[in-house]
Amino acid sequence: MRTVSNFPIGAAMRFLPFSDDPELQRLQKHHFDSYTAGNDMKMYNIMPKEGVFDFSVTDAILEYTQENDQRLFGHNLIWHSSTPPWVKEKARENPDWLSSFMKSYISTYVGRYRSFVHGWDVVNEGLRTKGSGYREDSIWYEVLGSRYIEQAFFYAHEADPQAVLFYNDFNIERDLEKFNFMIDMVEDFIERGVPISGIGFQMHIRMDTPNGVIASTLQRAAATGLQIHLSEVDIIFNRHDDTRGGGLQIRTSLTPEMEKAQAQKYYDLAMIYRSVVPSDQQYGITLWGFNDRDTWIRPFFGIQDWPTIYDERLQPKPAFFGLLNGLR
Ligand code: 9MR
Repeated sequence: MRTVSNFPIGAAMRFLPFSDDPELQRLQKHHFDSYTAGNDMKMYNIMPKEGVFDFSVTDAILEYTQENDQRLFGHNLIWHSSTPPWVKEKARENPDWLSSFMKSYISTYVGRYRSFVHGWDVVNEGLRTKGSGYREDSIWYEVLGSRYIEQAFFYAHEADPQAVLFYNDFNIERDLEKFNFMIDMVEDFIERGVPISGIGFQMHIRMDTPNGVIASTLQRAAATGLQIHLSEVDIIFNRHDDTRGGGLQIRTSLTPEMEKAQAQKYYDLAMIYRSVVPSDQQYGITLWGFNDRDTWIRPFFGIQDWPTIYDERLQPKPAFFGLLNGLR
């Protein structure tokens, strides 16, 4: 895919088992030119205990991407869900501490990988799951209010002025209330000089997410002039309520008709991205894992599903060819 696309094609990988699996590595090198760490670069792995940075896995990932001439994308700096328990406890005891911790965490981390990590999801999922408004069930919002979002961008920019800095979220391609709130926030940032450079659409979409809605939200987002990243793509058949264990199993097996429809949907998504996002704003398309064996959808929602482009035996599905043709 990397050879047919005009913009980087990425996949999120977990370094274990990835680094121990030659077949996964072969496919990853062959198809992708951008690497996102599925979990390894999150705060709970970078600073599992107070005061101790663990950069060992990120260093190994960086070495791998450099050897293979790939872009390393940083996922993520600030996310309620990857904030380790010790940070939450300490922030509740001593609210003043959290802001200075955020600054030193971001400065040290982004500074260490300055000019090596190409771009960052600076704040991930800072908005409510549904509808408009900031996410309230986040220690960052609870203690610092909504200003933590722009502060994170300032700190990241200061640590690496060249890095491409994203606000990243889910369902913004289909929940219009959420989308509009996000756009207002981003446009306010641009107006006030907050150093944001891109919007990440996670794109954990479903087969019935309307193409027209995806196209119009991407187009409106591109009108900000920012980079647009499809940052965590997968396309699921079943339903869920966005919560762990909240899957609803409607399809119990994968039929040839379903495979064909999914191939079409992958094709459509690539075509929409290429046609509505101007080429100089196409930061790339990143898949959230590329095979049905390792997909997060199954364990997280507790359902069987087939959301990716490779099957359980690491063979390309029709979805692979749909995406490939869409990129062509
Ligand atoms: O796929 C990831 C899963 O393995 C982790 O347990 C989880 C918590 O760190 O995060 C998952 O990835 C999420 C990503 O970081 C942000 N957007 C939603 C992704 C799927 O939940």
